[in-house]
Amino acid sequence: MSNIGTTTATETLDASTTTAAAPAAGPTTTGTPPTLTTRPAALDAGYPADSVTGQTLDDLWHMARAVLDANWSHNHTVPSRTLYPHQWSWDAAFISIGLARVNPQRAWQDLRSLFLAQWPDGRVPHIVFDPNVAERDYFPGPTFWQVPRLRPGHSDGTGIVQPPAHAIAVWEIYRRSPDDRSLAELRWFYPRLVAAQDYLLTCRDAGRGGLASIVHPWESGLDNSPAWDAALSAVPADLGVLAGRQRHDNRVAAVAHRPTDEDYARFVALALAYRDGGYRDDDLPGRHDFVVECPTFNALLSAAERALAAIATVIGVDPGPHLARARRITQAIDERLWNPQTGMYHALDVRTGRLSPARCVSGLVPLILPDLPAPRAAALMAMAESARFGISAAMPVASYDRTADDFDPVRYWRGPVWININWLLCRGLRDHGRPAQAAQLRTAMLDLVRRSGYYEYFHPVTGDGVGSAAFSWTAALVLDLLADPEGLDEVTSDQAAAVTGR
Ligand code: 2M8
Repeated sequence: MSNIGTTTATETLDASTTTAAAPAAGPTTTGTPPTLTTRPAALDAGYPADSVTGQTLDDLWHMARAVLDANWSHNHTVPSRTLYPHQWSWDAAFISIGLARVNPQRAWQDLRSLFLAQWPDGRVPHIVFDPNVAERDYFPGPTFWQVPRLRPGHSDGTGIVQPPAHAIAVWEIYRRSPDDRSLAELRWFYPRLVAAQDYLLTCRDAGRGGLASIVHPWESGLDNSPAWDAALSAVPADLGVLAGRQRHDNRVAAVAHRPTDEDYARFVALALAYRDGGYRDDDLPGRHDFVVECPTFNALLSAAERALAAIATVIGVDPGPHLARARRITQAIDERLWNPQTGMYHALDVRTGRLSPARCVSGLVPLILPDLPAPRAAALMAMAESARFGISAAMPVASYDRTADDFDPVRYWRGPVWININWLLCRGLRDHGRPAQAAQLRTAMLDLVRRSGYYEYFHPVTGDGVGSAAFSWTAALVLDLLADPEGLDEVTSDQAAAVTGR
């Protein structure tokens, strides 16, 4: 059971870890970080010279940096100035992976700011609120979540989580610049990352099958995906919960692109129920209306253990337990979430024991796991290439089955193309022996952004930008792709051995 405690995060986290030395004082995160103004050499290799907009790859590189600079706010990067004016958890992971290519100091600072809001029980809030942003500029804001100040200096955040992509980010930043400062950062982050994983693997193992459950669609990051429709049907769509509350998203984005009021009412009701239950996690299936095992969330949970194994090796801690955990999670994903009828993974409703019938991109993301059984990886790659998801030279993978009756090319997570998901799939293709397809997917992503700009997501047929413009993770991950011309940025063999356990 998780509780809102009053111990300091530092006390709790350091006590819960293995033999990793907790640094007495971490590296300073103040001052102006240095920036790299030139992009890496050989960036154009393997990329077609023609361009729809006439932008060069240099332009693309500089514009991506400009987006990230414009979205930098004191000690973190906001996803979007208009739609998302605070710091988001898995956004921070993707953003810092891109920042690692141009400004490692800022990358560390960004992630640190997120972890300053970590709870004593290990959970990392899905949003960390900027006290300088007015309550009306994002709903639901801090007043809604009512999370108490958990320790002196604790930042305001929500009480729910997002996919655990942070260990991957920490490892990626370190391996781009493995200097003394980064080593100190590894030591600072390691116990905190372990605590975050422990929270998910213990308090959130509601299905008792070795996977973490999400208690809200917002925890998935794929918030409005049809993957949640079946489980959400058990949650009353009482529009009354929106009375006296003003949605901010519909004021700054097109209504047709955002969740319906019915779905928003369900989202708000679920958040209120979790909050009013004291953010407790005991007996979730009995007490809470939405308890779901998500393939993407759990794939990242397993991948995080692999990244922790690599980090542990560098700081002198035994990586074995992390690798064993990673294998167990991958196995549990396969045993619990695989649907032999569809040939892909699906979300599991823990309360009913049923897999969601929807074919969503979330079910392809376990491809990022190097220990996924080869036949499963082959099936996922075939599905990604099929008419349902439409990976091609021209277009990255859509977020939902293109042939489904309710496929919606503009409503978020119900059809459009997202760069973060495709960036993950690109790594999966690479790690499962498909370098040509990985390179093709990389080109498709770069073409899309070059044509349409740094949008939050993209129309899966026309490629037009949708959602908020100047979106941070799109810019950050394009920087990472641009700096990695072959789409094959292999880790060294030593690092690979630590990460894969092979
Ligand atoms: C979207 O989610 C937020 C709620 O957390 C929203 O719609 O208001 C999602 O796309 C999520 O994955 C993302 O982290 C967040 C900020 O970019 O926006």
